[in-house]
Amino acid sequence: MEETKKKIMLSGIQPSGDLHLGNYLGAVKNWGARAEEFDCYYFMADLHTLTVRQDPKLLRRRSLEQLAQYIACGIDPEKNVLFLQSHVHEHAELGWILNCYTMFGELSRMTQFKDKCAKNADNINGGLFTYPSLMAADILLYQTDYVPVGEDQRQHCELTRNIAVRFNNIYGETFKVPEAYVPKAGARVMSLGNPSSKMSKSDPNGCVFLMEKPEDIARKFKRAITDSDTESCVRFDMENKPGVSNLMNIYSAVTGKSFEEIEKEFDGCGYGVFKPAVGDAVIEALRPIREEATRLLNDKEYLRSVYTEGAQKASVIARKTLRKVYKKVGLVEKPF
Ligand code: ATP
Ligand code: LTN
Repeated sequence: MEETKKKIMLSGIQPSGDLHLGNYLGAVKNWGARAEEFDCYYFMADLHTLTVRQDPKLLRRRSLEQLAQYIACGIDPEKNVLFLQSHVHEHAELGWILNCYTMFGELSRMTQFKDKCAKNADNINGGLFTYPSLMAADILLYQTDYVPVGEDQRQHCELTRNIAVRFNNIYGETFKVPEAYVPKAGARVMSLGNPSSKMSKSDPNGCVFLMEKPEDIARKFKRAITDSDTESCVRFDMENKPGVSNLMNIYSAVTGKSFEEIEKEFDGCGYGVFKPAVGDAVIEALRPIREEATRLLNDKEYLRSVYTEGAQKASVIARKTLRKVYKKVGLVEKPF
């Protein structure tokens, strides 16, 4: 990537599960299109997954699968920097420094920490607590301007801003203060089994995975919960018809059609016609992604070249920021 004055965009997803339609429509699908406007860095947040016990073999496999899926979703490695977080050691190093500029009280207030404690009562480890300082390091190392994430990550981004401002106030201008870049409400895909909660890998029945077989996707859409109102008509009404509205949202996101066009297309049709049609549209949208990701996964050499080059490019920037930070806090400059 040539030197430009473009703004920096950066985001990561933990390879702790398979990517699903929510991750795709809410995040990854839009990332690929940003490359002309921004210098983009996308990574697998593999160090972050260690805060919850992982199966080592599965973690290694998922990290590569996620990379293949990022590329298959249109994130071109020629135009974006794609890498594994653990391959750029500056993340862990800056993470340690930032731990020393993050308050116990701030970390205690993080809702993700509280949620994860409730879910992993037998493994409330230090990493789970200091997760946000490592995330701040991920972001601040690259002098990031924008962090495209879901609503749930806004609190971590706010903390990152506070850490950056605190550090800058003590040592002078060191970090760019980043902004969360949260997509419009439409990007919130809800569970097919329960339209009042968001589609998430922890609810596999209501969740459609990118690599899922077409017949399984079709079955999930046929069984999708619709609304128990008397009129079985396709109309967007999030409040009174959340199930159908969620399906319309998905159909609109994958076909590019407006809600008006969709209402017209299915005028007079019941849910029995609409649900399989949404399933078919999703199957067709995901087919090329699944095929390309499968092809890429068989080409381990190529994937290796992508993450090697990505880590090399990322390291150049990360090293520069870390060197500056070490100097500011008073560490003696490394002689080699
Ligand atoms: P969990 O199972 O822990 O809830 P998840 O499946 O929601 O995880 P994350 O890894 O937390 O996924 O999210 C990765 C990114 O995908 C987030 O930044 C968010 O923008 C996006 N995302 C996740 N779920 C959805 C959803 N249902 N709709 C839209 N975007 C989503
Ligand atoms: N915490 C995020 C994953 C994540 C991230 C980041 C996102 C780790 N480091 C830096 C954006 C920028 C999550 O759980 N979705």
